[in-house]
Amino acid sequence: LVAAMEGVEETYIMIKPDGVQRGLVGEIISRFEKKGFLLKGLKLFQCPKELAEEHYKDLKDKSFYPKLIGYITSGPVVCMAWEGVGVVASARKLIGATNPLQAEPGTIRGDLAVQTGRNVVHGSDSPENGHREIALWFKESELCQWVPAQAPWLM
Ligand code: RTP
Repeated sequence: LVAAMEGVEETYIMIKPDGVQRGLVGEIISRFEKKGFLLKGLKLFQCPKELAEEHYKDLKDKSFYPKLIGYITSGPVVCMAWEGVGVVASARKLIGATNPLQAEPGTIRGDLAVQTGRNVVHGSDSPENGHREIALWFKESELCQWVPAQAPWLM
């Protein structure tokens, strides 16, 4: 039902190691749940270096790339797949600007972070990357195709 609706997208959201270390997992998941998006996959995961490099391959020429790979592999992350109408752009709004000092209050980074290099959460930047990243971080068997029994907020 939901998957057949027009404009339904999926996005890969990841709580980075600083978010896990700081005990912000519940707070961050809660923001996406309250908004009304649908959780399709969720796991705590220690990311191997090769996977971090594949995920961030578009940034490999950036000066901060080695630090970024070290950061993402420094401890467990929480991997999530979320579905909904317009979820890719909406999740980026909920997350806020890359530099937390420029992120609006009310956003995850605006409320919970200070440094670009410790900005607590990742969100896919396009529907294509949403598909790519979910396929990269999850096995098919780890994703649940389900519809909540009562979901008028999704209609
Ligand atoms: P993300 O992929 O994590 O959602 O972040 P984004 O699209 O907002 O930002 P992007 O430019 O794709 O950068 C990816 C992540 O790299 C780290 N970064 N560090 N100057 C720096 O030290 C720097 N710039 C970026 C951040 O963790 C950023 O989220």
